[in-house]
Amino acid sequence: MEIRCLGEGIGAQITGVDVTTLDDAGFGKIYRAWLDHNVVCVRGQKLTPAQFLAYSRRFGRLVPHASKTTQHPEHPEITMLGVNKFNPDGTLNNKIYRRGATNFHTDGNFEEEPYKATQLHCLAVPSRGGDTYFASMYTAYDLLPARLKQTLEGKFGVYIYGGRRKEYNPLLTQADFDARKPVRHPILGTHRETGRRVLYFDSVKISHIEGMSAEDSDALIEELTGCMTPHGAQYTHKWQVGDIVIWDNRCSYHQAAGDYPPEEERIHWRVSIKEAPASH
Ligand SMILES: O=C(O)CCC(=O)C(=O)O
Ligand SMILES: [Fe+2]
Repeated sequence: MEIRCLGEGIGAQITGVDVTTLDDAGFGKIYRAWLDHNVVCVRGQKLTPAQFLAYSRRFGRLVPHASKTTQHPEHPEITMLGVNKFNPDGTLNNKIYRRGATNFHTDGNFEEEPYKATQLHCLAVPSRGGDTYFASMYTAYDLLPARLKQTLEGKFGVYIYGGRRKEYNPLLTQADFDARKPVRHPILGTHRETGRRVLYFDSVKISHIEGMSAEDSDALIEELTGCMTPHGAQYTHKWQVGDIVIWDNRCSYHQAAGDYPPEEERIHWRVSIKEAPASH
């Protein structure tokens, strides 16, 4: 197994493994590399859905994503990315084509217990474009001006699927969208496994910052949006068929480029991973 750093302080690539036959020691190395680099790509895998699910379960508990409309027909834990991107009238469905491309974000913060990780297995790549961008929440925290750190200490962000504009998102059924309740998370967080501090924030799904006027909350959200992609802590992933990429939603932001030729295929299987329940 070879582990190589890819980005600037974020992102690593692993080659020379077959994840279907990996023993515990081998998996431990991947897990360690993932904690150290926030985002890890294992190259050159060819998996069935069952094999992808079995490997993904080694990282934690798989949960079906809130978007039932994009579920894999036989495996509810798998979300299909890039499938059915044309409407019946032939127009492009931007909610599918540009999923994850609105801005940098972290997945699952609209849940009480956000996703620990998201993992994608790449099945088809376009001839150009379609990259995924990553940035480190650790560095975002480290580079926050002291004034902002002071303002944010003890403050909670309130998140909801429709974000600040409460805009309906057709990836959810209307009933599921209406049933969602806002949840709150500390903006200055601490990673449970590494103990490092993070700027935990998401301009797409945040509704407001608790305990502030609407104007002050909006102004702070704008300012924090500018702090999410610090220089020196970014990585751009260029996909190859067979890649498995896992990112840590507790310490990294990501964004899809959303720029590939729409008539071409860009397809991934995706799983949402939570902490495993405590074992007894
Ligand atoms: O398709 C991508 O590059 C990432 C999309 C995204 O944001 C996600 O799957 O959470
Ligand atoms: Fe995402």
